[in-house]
Amino acid sequence: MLKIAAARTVVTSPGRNFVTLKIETQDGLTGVGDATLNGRELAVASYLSDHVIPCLIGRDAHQIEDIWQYLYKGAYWRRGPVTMSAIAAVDMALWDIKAKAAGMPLYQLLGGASRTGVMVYGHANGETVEETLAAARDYVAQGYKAVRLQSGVPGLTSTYGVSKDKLFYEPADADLPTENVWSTSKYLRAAPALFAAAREALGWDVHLLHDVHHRLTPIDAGRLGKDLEPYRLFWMEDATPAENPEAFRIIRQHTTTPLAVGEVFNSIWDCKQLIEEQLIDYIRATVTHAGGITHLRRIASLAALYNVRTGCHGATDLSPVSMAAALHFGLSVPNFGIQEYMRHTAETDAVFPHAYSFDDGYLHPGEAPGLGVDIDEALAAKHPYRRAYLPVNRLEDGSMHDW
Ligand code: KDG
Ligand code: MG
Repeated sequence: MLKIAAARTVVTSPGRNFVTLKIETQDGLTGVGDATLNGRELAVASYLSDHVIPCLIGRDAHQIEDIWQYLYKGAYWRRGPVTMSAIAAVDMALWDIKAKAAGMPLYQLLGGASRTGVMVYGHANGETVEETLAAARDYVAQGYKAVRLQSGVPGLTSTYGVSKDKLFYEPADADLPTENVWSTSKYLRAAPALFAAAREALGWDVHLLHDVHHRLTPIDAGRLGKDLEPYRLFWMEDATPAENPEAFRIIRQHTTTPLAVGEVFNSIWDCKQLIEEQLIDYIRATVTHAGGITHLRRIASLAALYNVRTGCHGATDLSPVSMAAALHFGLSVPNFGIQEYMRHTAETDAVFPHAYSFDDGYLHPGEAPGLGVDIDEALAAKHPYRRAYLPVNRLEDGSMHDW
C-alpha cells in the first residue's frame, strides 16, 4: 500500500494563473496534477482543498480507478468543469506516483509507445493574412508538420486567436471580461481567403487547422466547411456551440472538411452521441477538464470504435503538468491524431520544470519516471494569483454571442 499522507493545492501566476495539486505518500513519493480552469481557478482550488483532499488522506495511492469512482460517484453531483478538473488533478497525481513507484515514464504503464513522437500543431496568428502567413512560415522552418491559422477579420477590432503578443496568445487578459464584437458575415468572407492564400504561400505538405471557437450556426458552419474544402484542412474546430451534438448532423450533411470538438467537454457523456453517430473526426477533450487520464482513456477507447482520433486541447491555460500528461497519453493511445502545442512562457516553464521536449514537429514526454514534470513551490510562491477573465463576445447590435 502507498498511503496518501498529505495533499495541497498550489495557486500560482507566472504570467497567468495555474492551480496544481500535489499529493505526497507516507514513503515520500510525490505526484502532481493540473486543476487549472481558465477564469474560474479558485473554484477548483476550493473544491479540492475544501471537499476532495479530506477524502484522500489515508487512501492507497495505487487504487487510481477506485479513487476516481469514489470521487465521481461519491459526490452525488456529477460532471461539470469544476468537479471534473478537480478529479482530473487527483487522477494525474496518482498516475504520476504510480509510475514513479514503478520507476518508469508514465507512457510505459499506459501500454508503451505506439509511435516515436506526438505530432503537434503550433499557432500562427496575425492581424492580417500576411502576418499570419509569416508566422506559419516560421513554424514550418522550425520543423512543425501542422499549423493552426487564425487571422484578424477586416472590419472587426478584435478576433479570437489574435493578440498583441504574437508568440504567446493569452485570451484571459483582464481583471473584468473584455468585450469583443463579432460579425459572422464578415468572418465567413475572410476565413476562406486566408486558407486560399495559405495554400499558395505554404504549399500542400503542411497540415492546416482552424478554430471557429463555437461561433457559428450549424448551417453557417456547413457553408464554411464547404468553402474550405478546396484547401484540405486537417480539421475545422468547434464550429458551433458544443452543447448540442445534433448540430453536427447538419454540418456533416454539407461538408467533408474534418470536424473536431471537445475542449469544453468534461465527460464521456458530452461526446458519446457525436462519436457513436460518427459526427466528428477528432475528439479534443483535455486531461485536465475531462477527468484525467483514467477518463480520457475511456473516451479514446469509445472513439477508436468509430474511427475518431484524439486531438487534445493544449492551450497555455493548461499547465505543463497537463501537457506532460497529454503527451504520455498521446504517445501510447492507438487512435492518436494530433496534439495542440501553444508554447508556455519562460516564466511558466521555470515554475514547472519538465522532461518533455520538441524535435522536428514532434513532442516527446521524455524518460523521467512518472509524468516527468514538477512544480517549484518556492518559485511559485513568488507569483501570487491575479484575477483574470476570458473575454465575452457581442454582435454588432450589442446582443450577447458565444466567445
Ligand atoms: O481558456 C480558453 C482557451 O483554452 C481557448 O480559447 C483556446 O480554443 C482554444 C484552443 O483551441 O487552444
Ligand atoms: Mg479551440
